[in-house]
Amino acid sequence: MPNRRSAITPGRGIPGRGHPAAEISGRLGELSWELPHTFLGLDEGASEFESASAVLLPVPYEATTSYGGGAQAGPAAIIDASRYIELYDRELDADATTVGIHTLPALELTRDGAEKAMAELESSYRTVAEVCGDRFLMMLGGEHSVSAPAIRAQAARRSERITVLQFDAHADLRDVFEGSHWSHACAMARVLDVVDLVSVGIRAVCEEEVEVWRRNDAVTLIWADDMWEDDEWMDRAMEALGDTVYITFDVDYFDPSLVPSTGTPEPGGGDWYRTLRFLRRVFTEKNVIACDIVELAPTPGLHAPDFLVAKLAYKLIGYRFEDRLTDGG
Ligand SMILES: [Mn+2]
Repeated sequence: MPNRRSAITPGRGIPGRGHPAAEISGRLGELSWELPHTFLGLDEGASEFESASAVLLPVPYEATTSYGGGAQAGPAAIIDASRYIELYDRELDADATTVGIHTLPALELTRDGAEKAMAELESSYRTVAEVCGDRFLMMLGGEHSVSAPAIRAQAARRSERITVLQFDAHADLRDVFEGSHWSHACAMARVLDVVDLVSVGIRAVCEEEVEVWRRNDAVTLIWADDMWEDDEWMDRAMEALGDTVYITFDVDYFDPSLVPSTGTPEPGGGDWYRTLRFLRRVFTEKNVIACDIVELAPTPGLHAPDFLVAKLAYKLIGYRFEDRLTDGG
């Protein structure tokens, strides 16, 4: 495992020219500082906004979680864990940080009710997306309700219809949940008027959600138990996806043996390699414009889920820029 003293990982936290510590005093620059609190612990040179192709937006928002809380600590846990994962991606035979990855500060939303917070997020996200231009924007939640404003903002920016590819144990298609239209359990119901939806790994739904699926051609559900025997479901999902895709990744999609650190875990979820195989295919065949990863609720003393989710985030960036990374240019 690399740490701040690994001389073979330049650009990763060792204060050099341009680092504030080195600028204050040459002597300070020689000390062994902890890695910066950026995604992957990248220093200013490797993570500056101007040259970055990918941008992370932490949104540690949590208000409507049903059972276990803690998703507001998700973005910080992902970033913390990411500082210790290997930068070399063996599958791609490349260091994906060379595309440039910038980590924005966390967005603070109003606590004056979910409806106001979601309106504020949609407006703020639109601003971030405009400033980012064609950079790959990855939002880190927070609870799943944050996805709806981001998806609505992305849909409003495009002339073509986008498909949301949802990884999740739950369909999140309830119109209202516990009196709120803006609950995490309604996240996908809040975007159905503007996007098509392909949901993968679903295994906990109510009858109302099954009805929405049955009567709506724009909704494709891939049940978790259909994913177990073979990969036929991947073809069905690919066929249902349009060319322009937004990925929303609720980490409770994964089996709780891999990611128990989430508010409403469900048995029978996705595994690591099958999921990566599908994701790589999606990024190869479709134009993935943005994504989010939500619902990690870190468990004190149990850091494997934090590492898994941090690595997932890095894999998504690697797949998104695979063409560039493997061309050598
Ligand atoms: Mn879920």
